[in-house]
Amino acid sequence: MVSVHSEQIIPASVKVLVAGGFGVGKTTLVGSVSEIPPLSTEELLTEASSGVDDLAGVEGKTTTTVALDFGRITVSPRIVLYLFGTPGQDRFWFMWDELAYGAAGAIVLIDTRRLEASFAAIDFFERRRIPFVVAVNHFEGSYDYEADEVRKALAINDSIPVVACDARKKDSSKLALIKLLEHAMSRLPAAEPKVS
Ligand SMILES: Nc1nc2c(ncn2[C@@H]2O[C@H](COP(=O)(O)OP(=O)(O)OP(=O)(O)O)[C@@H](O)[C@H]2O)c(=O)[nH]1
Ligand SMILES: [Mg+2]
Repeated sequence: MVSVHSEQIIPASVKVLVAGGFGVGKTTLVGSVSEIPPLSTEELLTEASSGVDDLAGVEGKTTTTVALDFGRITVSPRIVLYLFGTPGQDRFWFMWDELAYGAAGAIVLIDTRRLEASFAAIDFFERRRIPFVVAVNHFEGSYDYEADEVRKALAINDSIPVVACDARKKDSSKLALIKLLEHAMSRLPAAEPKVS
């Protein structure tokens, strides 16, 4: 809700999640778009991770998010987005419901070399009817698939936007967020006509 008080506009706060499987670039995206120093909860990958988390494709990864990432971006004087990045490892699933509470929507990042890493995230938002867009994060050596090919591989509806993204780049990440806002707004019920 937007409050206007003696010419001062208090922007609406919109909560957005940045989700997806292990190592798909969630922390990177929150860090690249956030206008405040992002809060992150990175810890070194430990022995507990070996044999559990699939490092294929992200062999250089040494840390992982254990709780959440947090950032903020002002989209307009009327809208401020609060970004919450989810932890990627399966054993932190218990955090997801808490993080998703009150969210307007989610960006689900995918790495096309490891699509299956993001299946559970897609399932999570579909089940809870939380609007989401799929952002294909470009990693070196990954093939550029058409949006329809990605939808088919993920078994998602044609109405779900699929956008290309480089999570390291602010403008690219911002475009994915704008796409999500457009998508979430398109799903809002039309306003009832006023009866006088
Ligand atoms: N080439 C490339 N590398 C990326 C991109 N985004 C992230 N990376 C790298 O991929 C690795 C994983 O990125 P993170 O942002 O930590 O991924 P995450 O999804 O937060 O990982 P978890 O929290 O452990 O699930 C890091 O080494 C990043 O530098 C991208 O768009 N392109
Ligand atoms: Mg992370």
